[in-house]
This record gives sequence, structure tokens and C-alpha cells, in this order.
Amino acid sequence: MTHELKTGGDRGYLRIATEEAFATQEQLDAILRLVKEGRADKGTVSLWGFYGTSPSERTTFIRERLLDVGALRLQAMDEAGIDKAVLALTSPGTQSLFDPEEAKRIARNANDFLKDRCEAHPDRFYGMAAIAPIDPEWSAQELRRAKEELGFHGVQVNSHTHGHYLDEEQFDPILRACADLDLPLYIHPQGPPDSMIGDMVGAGLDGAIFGFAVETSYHAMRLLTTGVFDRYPNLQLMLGHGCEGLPYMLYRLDYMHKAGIRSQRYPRLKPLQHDLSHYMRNNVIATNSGLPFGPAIKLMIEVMGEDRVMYAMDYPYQYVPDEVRWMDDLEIDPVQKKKFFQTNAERWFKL
Ligand code: 1DF
Ligand code: MN
Repeated sequence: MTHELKTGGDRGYLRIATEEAFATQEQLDAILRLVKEGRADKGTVSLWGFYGTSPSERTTFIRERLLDVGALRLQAMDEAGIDKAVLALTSPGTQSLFDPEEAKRIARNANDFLKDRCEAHPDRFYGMAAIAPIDPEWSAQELRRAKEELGFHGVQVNSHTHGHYLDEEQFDPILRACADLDLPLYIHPQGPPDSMIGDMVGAGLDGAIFGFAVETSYHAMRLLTTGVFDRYPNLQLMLGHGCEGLPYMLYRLDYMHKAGIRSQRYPRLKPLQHDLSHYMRNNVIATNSGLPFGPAIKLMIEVMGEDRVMYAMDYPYQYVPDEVRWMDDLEIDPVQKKKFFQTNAERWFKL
């Protein structure tokens, strides 16, 4: 242990954690019912069949901590020196559900619950909205309510909705609402859809270890390559887990994207106003959730710019206070470190 972890800015910055999960009992009950009835997709069965029922120490800790947006969480934050947390309904949100009325009810109730918790601890908790992408028009209205009535700071979409992606025309009301309301769109992973998952469950690789990043980076690439950010130049897309690997690949993504357009290989890939690295530096914001890994964070700062990389812990899925110490000790310049831990989150979420 190198130093004590305290809240209050003793190191010259506050620590704001930006991808922190909670659940409602209503949400977990609905998902587990689908799992039990054999109606959930394979990724959900793998994820919530495990987290919802396993008696292991890890899953018991996570279930209890997801449902608490109060004393337990504040104590954990105090002990890890986390000043503020930006909270979102845990993956897959409402997106494994099939009944739009149920999905909307669960999202709305989760938003009301979160607003109450944020008002109870206004200097510690900040909200991102839950929506029900299965009903895009309703979701757009809920985003307006989230911004204007609930005081939320963004929206979390847990990647695909039954194998459908936000670049599809049906979801345009959601993208437009984010752009109009100036709400960042955080695309968080869930298990890959049945159309993609193949034997990932058999291989033990569908979850946070690997499948999450494969599927979520695919989602982001679908948005980046289809002109979404030409249509909505002020839209800000947030991606966790080291931007789901994309910055490391950026040269190749850019090169092959341009090569594909030049040769007209795919009807879907049309010339864009900018290359992919421009969008990565103007429309994408990364967090290091689950990845307290110096080389990756330094690479993201170099590739995306120091204003676009934010700290996240991924509580309660990865509650390791020592990781906070490693991030304090990260060898980057102090100005960049304050941006990473504090001011980028304040800026992009308007805290
Ligand atoms: C896990 C990780 C599960 C993350 C999550 O939601 C989640 C996990 C169900 O470890 O299985 O949000 N995560 O963001 O890394
Ligand atoms: Mn997460």
C-alpha cells in the first residue's frame, strides 16, 4: 500500500467514478423470470443465470451492492477515496425484455428511484437515465424528462437491443434526443446477441472478459462508419473498458475504412465528412472502467486527447481500492491526471 485513500481532494483532484452500476429488484425479477422461463437470449442466461442465482462470494457481494444506493455504497466510496459516482441501471438495463410496457415501466421506476437517491446525496451521486430502446419514441420522451425533470447527466444504453443497433433508422429518435438535449450517450456492454454469440459461452468468453468488448466495439463501429456524427456533430458517445479497445486499433480502422470506401466494396459504407480518427477526437469519450492499466490509459490520452479520457471504477463488479492507488500513481502529467479523475467528468456530464 503506497498511500491512504481519502475523499476531499487531498491529492489536488476529486475522484469521480463514471461507470457505476445499480439495479432495482423489479429489474432483476423481470430478467430472472425470463431466464427461468427459458425465454432470455443466451448472453442474458449466461450473465444473469449466474449473477442472479450463484451463491458464490463474488455474486452475493455484487447482488447486495447493486441494490444499495445508500450507506453501503457510500462507505465503499469513502474507503476507496471516491468522491462522486455517476450511476446507471446495470446491464442489460431493460434490453433483454420483450414486453415494451414492462421495459418502460422498469426504466421509468428505475429513473424515479435514482433521482430520489441523487437528491438524498447531491454531492456524491449523479444519474444517467435508463430507457427502453424497444420503444424509441417513448425513450426519446423519457430522455427529455430525464434532463428537464430528473436532472440527469446522460443516458446508458446497454449495447444491442435483441440484436439491433442504434445506427438503425428506427432508433433515430434516441440519437436525436441525445443530440438535442446535449446528453452524452454511454454505450455499455451486455452479452452478445444470439446472432453473434456462437460458442462464446462454451468457451467461457461471452462476458466482461472478452465478448462484451467484441460486441460493444462492433456497435460503436456501426455508428462511426455510417455518418451518425455527420448527422449529429455535437453528439458525444461514451465507451468504457478502455474505449472497448478501439484506440489501440485506430490506424487500421481508419486505413481499412478508407480503403473500403475508395473501392466501393460495401454499399453501406459511404464517404463521410471526416476520417474515423476525427470522430474519435471529437465525438467519443473513453473511460477506463475495468482497466486500471497504465499503458492503455496513456495510449488513449495520446490517441483521443487528454480531454476525452475519464476515470471509472465499475463498482460493484470491480471493487478493488488498490486500483485507485495505481491510478493515483499513474505516470502522466498532473494536469492530465486532474482531467482524468475530475474535470473531464465535470465537463462532459455537466456535473
Ligand atoms: C460484469 C461486468 C457484469 C460489467 C456487468 O453487468 C458489467 C461482469 C452485468 O463482470 O460480469 O456491467 N462491467 O461493466 O465490466
Ligand atoms: Mn460496467
